[in-house]
Amino acid sequence: MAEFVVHTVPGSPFARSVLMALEEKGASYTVSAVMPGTLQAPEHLVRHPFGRIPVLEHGDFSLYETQAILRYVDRVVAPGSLTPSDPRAAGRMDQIMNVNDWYLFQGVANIIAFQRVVGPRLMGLQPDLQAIETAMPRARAVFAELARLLGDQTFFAGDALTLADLLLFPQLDFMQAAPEWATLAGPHGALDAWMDRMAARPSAAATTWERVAAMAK
Ligand SMILES: N[C@@H](CCC(=O)N[C@@H](CS)C(=O)NCC(=O)O)C(=O)O
Repeated sequence: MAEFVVHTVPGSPFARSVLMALEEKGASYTVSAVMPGTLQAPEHLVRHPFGRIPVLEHGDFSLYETQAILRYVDRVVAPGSLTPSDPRAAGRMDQIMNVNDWYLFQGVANIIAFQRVVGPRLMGLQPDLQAIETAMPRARAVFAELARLLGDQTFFAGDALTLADLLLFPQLDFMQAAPEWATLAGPHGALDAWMDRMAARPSAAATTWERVAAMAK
């Protein structure tokens, strides 16, 4: 029996971060499909009272909020910590995870990636170009700051892969599929190189939208 169950709508970037962490840790898991449009249904609200995904189940323990899930998985599955032992590197990791949630997702990816990737693919929507244009100044600022934080390092918190890389990659992978990527990442070659390094990891290949849809039960 799989050790972990991840409840998600296939395609969710937050869930992909969790799945990538489980893959990086070599943990066994299954994906429990949540149907789009059912996040406010009573059976899902029992798992997540705010009606979002992902939710992790580990035996009789249930957890929502991606950062909490990532840290939990990192603590309970040994070996191969995805959290730096150096306090400054750990602080940087935590900071970048909050940049992901507060500045990249809110107001950038949830607009641009939604309008360009998720809406058209899941709901057949046409992109709202005005909404994208309005999000661009914030997007430019977030990309510049991410590039500054990455600098010339291999990963966001230094030489080793951490939870920060795993949280960021799925959001940026959707952003890379948008035509705005060229404008946003163009001035920041190191970000593109980091994307290539992340995309080449088996954990990324194992958790594409198609792969998650295929494994969802
Ligand atoms: N703070 C939450 C955010 C999760 C989140 O926003 N997930 C999206 C899918 S990637 C979602 O559930 N969206 C549904 C909605 O907005 O109604 C976390 O870190 O898990």
